[in-house]
Amino acid sequence: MSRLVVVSNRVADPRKTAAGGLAVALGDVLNNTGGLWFGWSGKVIEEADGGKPGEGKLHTQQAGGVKLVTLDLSRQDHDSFYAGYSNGVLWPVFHYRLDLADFESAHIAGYRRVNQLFARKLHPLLRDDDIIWIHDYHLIPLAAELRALGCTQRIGFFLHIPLPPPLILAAIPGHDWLIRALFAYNVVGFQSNADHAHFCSYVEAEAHAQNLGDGRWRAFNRTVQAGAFPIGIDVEEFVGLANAPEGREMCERMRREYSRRKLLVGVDRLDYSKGLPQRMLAFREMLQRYPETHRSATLIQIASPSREDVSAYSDILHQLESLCGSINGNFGELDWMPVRYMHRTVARARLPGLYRASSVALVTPLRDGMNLVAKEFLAAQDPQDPGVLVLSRFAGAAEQLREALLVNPYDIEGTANAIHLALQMPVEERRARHQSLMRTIREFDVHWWCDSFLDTLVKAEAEETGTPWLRL
Ligand code: GDG
Repeated sequence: MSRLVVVSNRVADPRKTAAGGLAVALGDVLNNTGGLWFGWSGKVIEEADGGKPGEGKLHTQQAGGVKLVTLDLSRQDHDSFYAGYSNGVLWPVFHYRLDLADFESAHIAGYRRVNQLFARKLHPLLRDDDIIWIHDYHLIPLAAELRALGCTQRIGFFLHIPLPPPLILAAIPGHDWLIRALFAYNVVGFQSNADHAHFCSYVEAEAHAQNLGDGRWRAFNRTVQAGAFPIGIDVEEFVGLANAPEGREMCERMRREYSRRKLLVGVDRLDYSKGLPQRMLAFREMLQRYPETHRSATLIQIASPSREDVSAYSDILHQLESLCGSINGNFGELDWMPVRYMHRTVARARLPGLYRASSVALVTPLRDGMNLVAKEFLAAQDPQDPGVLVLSRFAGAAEQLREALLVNPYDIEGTANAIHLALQMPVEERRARHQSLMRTIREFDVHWWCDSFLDTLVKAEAEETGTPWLRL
């Protein structure tokens, strides 16, 4: 295969296990092709230190066979591109939260400026036969900006978050511009069939695109291939971590500590899409309805800090803290706290042991592109005595993980009953469900995801010459 160039908002050194499964999976292909990974350095340069909008210094680092190239952002670019448009408009709207979107026009200007900056800095580093894979909502117009500079390479895009139905998408000022930008790609991938269907209905109704069959759509003088490529995890890596000494030690420590109770676990970035307050309400409802669970069930909720400079995030933090406090205040005993809540990031090596020691995982987002925690929990279980996954039907993962206990997280009573059912489930049923879920996550693991997307991209129609991309 030609050299792979990956572009995403943040880059990670694929050699470090803390980087996570995605970096490891992309790292394999990047390594094998002597690839390049391009993104923001994470550094913000204040105006007083010379940070100017639309400009940024490049840093280059070699990580094994992979070249990591990162770019600093000025304070103004960071605030409008990252906090303002990406996380203040696209994230909430794509998660169906129009009420949380802040449609300020300066934000979109910053979003365009940073995508142009990325294109300008990346363009000189590209070779004619590169395969370029761009990730996520921060960089939707990047291919269009690269095409405007004359790039004719195959370019693919993968959206890690959901794509909402056309009427919700249409609430974004300039939504037609965003979707038109997707036609600069050769392949556009979504997490689920539902997201893919939303794309199809949007381009048909709003862009009057012509359906060429096999997922191909034609509009704006261009053809794009669209499809669902549900992301997976590196299952074997996770099974290995759960069985490694640190994983076992963590699991045994948790089991010793909670020997008289069943553990429930939740691991999420602290984000309003994850449905954390609703989860706490459902857990409280379960304690209220089923007094026999008092003293016998403890929920460990890890909420790792995330995007603390966006105001909707501090609201969710206060709501969650107050709910956990009131559950412990109302139900706790001298020797039992129903909820252990941690607003902290836990080391990655400790997660598999924590998952394995838990009888139930609560993965109940209000909306999620996929949700990898659901798959990590399954991979970490003891197949002879596995825990039960309670999963929101609104996570992309629910399309694949049909044998989980699927819940509607807005239905507090229904979710409370499902949690109770999970705590009671006999071992034969747990084993049968786990076996079949493991088959699915093994078949559609992160390597399948990577290979099937890149295979589609390599086989996609080559760029048409003579129809230059008109600047957006
Ligand atoms: C986006 C989409 C889609 C969490 N807390 C800690 C920690 N984590 C790790 C988990 C998991 C990852 O972060 C979270 O992945 P999710 O998929 O659950 O969610 P998002 O971060 O919102 O990711 C999502 C994903 O992209 C991939 O396409 O599935 O729908 O929203 O790996 O384990 N890791 C460590 N400490 C923590 O405290 N080390």
